Formats: sequence, C-alpha cells, structure tokens
Amino acid sequence: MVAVGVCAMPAVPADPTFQIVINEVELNPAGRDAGKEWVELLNIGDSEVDLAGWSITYTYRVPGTIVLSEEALMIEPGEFFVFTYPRLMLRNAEPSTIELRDPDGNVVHSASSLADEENDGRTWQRISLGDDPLLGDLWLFREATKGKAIE
Ligand SMILES: [Ca+2]
Ligand SMILES: [Ca+2]
Repeated sequence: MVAVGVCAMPAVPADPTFQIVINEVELNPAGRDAGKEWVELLNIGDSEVDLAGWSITYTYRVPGTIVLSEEALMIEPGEFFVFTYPRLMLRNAEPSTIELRDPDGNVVHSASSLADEENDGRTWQRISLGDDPLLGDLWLFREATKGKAIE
C-alpha cells in the first residue's frame, strides 16, 4: 500500500518485518473484559515504522482483524505502542494465536497458544531470545508491565 497526499514521507524501511513485535498481551483483565483487553507492540528495529493500516487479529467470537490506525502512527526504535481493543474481542479460555499484520496482510509477528483464565492483572509477556526471529520467542505469564520494558 502506498501513502498518498502527504508532503514529507518518513523514512520507512523497505522491510519492517521483524522490527515490530507483539510484546505483551492482556486477554483477561481484572473484571469485565470489554474495552480493556490490550496488546503492546514494541519496535525492536533501528528505524521508525508507520503502523498506519497495520492490523491485529482478534479471537472472540468470530475471529477477524482490526486496523490499529487509519492515520499515520509512528513508532520509534525502542518505543511501545499499546492498542486497546474497543470491545470484547479476545478469547480467554481456549489457546489462540494473535497475529500482527502489515498493510498488505502479511503476518509480521505472532503470539501463539495464549490463554488466560486468570481474571487479574497478569499478562502474557514476550521474553527476547536475542531478537533473532529464527530463535522464536519465550512467553511468560506474569504481572503486567504495560508500556514499559519487560524485565
Ligand atoms: Ca476479566
Ligand atoms: Ca477476554
């Protein structure tokens, strides 16, 4: 997809794949879930990325995708972006996969087999194994660190 009608184009890398990762997921926040489920993204690359047109999947009830932002949404290297789902959209009990997709629909990153039946402030957190996509990710279920680096 090509952005049109703007003046200065930001320096977007040719291949933002593996620069933006799903870093933390809250499937089942304390209390009612509607409007309180969220996914934290992190830019692990060394250049900024425009998340306009990028989408994230949801799993409840009929799976689908929702666009993060129709407008420019820059995420700088090392920066987090927390997307809060607007309504009840993430399944708690059955393990499911959440995918981050670029504007062309390519899966950029995914968090697999996540389930959260704990109605509390703990979240699934991605533990870096060196930021090499070939190594995959380790996911831990711990107290939330929303918008902050995971220890
Ligand atoms: Ca809940
Ligand atoms: Ca939920």
